[in-house]
Amino acid sequence: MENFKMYIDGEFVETASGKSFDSYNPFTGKVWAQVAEGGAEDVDRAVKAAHRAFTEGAWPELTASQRGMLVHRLGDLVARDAKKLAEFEVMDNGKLIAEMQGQLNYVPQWYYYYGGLADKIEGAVIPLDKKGYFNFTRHEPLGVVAAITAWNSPLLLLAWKLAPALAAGCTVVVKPSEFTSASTLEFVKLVKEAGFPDGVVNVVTGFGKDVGVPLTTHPLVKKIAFTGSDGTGRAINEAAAKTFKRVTLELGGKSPNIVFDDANLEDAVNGAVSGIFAATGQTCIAGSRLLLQESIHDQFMDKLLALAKTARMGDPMSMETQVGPITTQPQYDKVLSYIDIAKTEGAKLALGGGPATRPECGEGWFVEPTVFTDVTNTMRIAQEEVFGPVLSVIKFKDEEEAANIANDVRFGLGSGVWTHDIGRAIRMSERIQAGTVWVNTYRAVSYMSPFGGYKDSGLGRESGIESIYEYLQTKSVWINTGAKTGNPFVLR
Ligand code: TXE
Repeated sequence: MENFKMYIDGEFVETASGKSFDSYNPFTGKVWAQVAEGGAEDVDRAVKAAHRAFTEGAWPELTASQRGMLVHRLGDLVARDAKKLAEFEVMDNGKLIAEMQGQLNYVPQWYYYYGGLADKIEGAVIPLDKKGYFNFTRHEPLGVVAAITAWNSPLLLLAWKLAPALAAGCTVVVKPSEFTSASTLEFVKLVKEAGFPDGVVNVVTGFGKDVGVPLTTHPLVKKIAFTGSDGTGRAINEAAAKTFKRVTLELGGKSPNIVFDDANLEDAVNGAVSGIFAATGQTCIAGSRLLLQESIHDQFMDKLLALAKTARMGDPMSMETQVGPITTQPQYDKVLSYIDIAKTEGAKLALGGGPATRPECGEGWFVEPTVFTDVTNTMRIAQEEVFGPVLSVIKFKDEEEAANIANDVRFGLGSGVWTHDIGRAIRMSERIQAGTVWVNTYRAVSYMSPFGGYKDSGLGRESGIESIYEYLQTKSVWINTGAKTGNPFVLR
């Protein structure tokens, strides 16, 4: 049995209470590790360590280039240990080793990109309208950042927050999901090895109410970067407002994947399958609403079901497996409950529709790849995030109707458009209210491209240049170079 402690001020430490909790392997359904169960006292200790590191000692003395070198070195260490870190993730979250290895091999790019960006953040000299003043701007780090991650891709989601935060000069307290804390605690050893001063990165493990709440309400925390459910995101945003903390929130979605009759259907079928069954549908950008133009509906469904039926389920550590287990027991129950809801709402079950009982699935939390047709966009199965391998298929007549259905939902994270008409592709990309529109592809992300939500899918952007400004604040400096001091009672 593995045993994981928290990481505060450069040391692995016990919690104040001495308590720990079980972490489960979703493939076996059994406990594989014990994780430190933090509380408010531990959060306070970590935030104070991060605040000390922000204000005193080596970190604030580093030049931006030196900071960038450290962030870059961290990327090198992740690249070196990618395979090991991927295995920790799979043990904890049950996603496929094939996907996790690919992901972990790509994660270093965020550290390289923001490491490189650290010393390219320039202020401006403002060409003032007033004589006798010199005015310039500086971008200064916000302070202590709370980075709160979800269970589906712990180290990827962390890199999206940690790399720009560190490059900006902030210090960080990380709170991983209680379901998947192990990989973050393994990763943080690399922070030490890279040479970051103690206290710059801390990890407090535990539950949302015990660790998340004190962390997001702590007066010394200046910024919260969160990935998780919209309900928790809303609660965090409300709490943050009380002390004017900055927030970035990435809150999932109900993304439309829209196929027009002029699309390459083979490609679009692949895109639809990757949109909902890859990662067992447990991704914020899952293309969980498949919008099919009426004229191709039946033909498309035949191809889609034929491909989905071949999906190999089983041990996520096997490179052959294509659909793994659901990561957590509550999530497994939630996915099954949505399947029941869809059935009672009158959606037509075309594939799957329950727990997977194949022998290769053992005791794990597996759900059969499930497809509902005849879904209308007002059904709960079309409006609420399931976060599992459950696809809702909705018919549309024309472009106008497709755009209306796509937007008639409170989320706006991802979207796909499959067409060979370039004009239509551009029109749809303008009309769809979502942070990302993929045309003739799906589920592509890059450290260079801004990622985030419209509507209830969140606030702010991760990745790309603009993300570093989420961790900086602007100061305007005025220097009198010869202006006369005039009437003190008027604005200069
Ligand atoms: O999320 P939570 P859960 C969606 C998906 C899933 C649902 C629930 O639909 O079914 O969320 O998953 C911490 N203050 N997504 O329960 O509760 C918590 O400990 C501060 C979409 O895991 O939002 C964890 O570290 N923090 C998502 C993190 O917040 C709190 C990815 C996320 O937990 C807190 C995963 C509080 N009051 C699930 N309460 C995406 N956007 O991709 C909890 N936490």
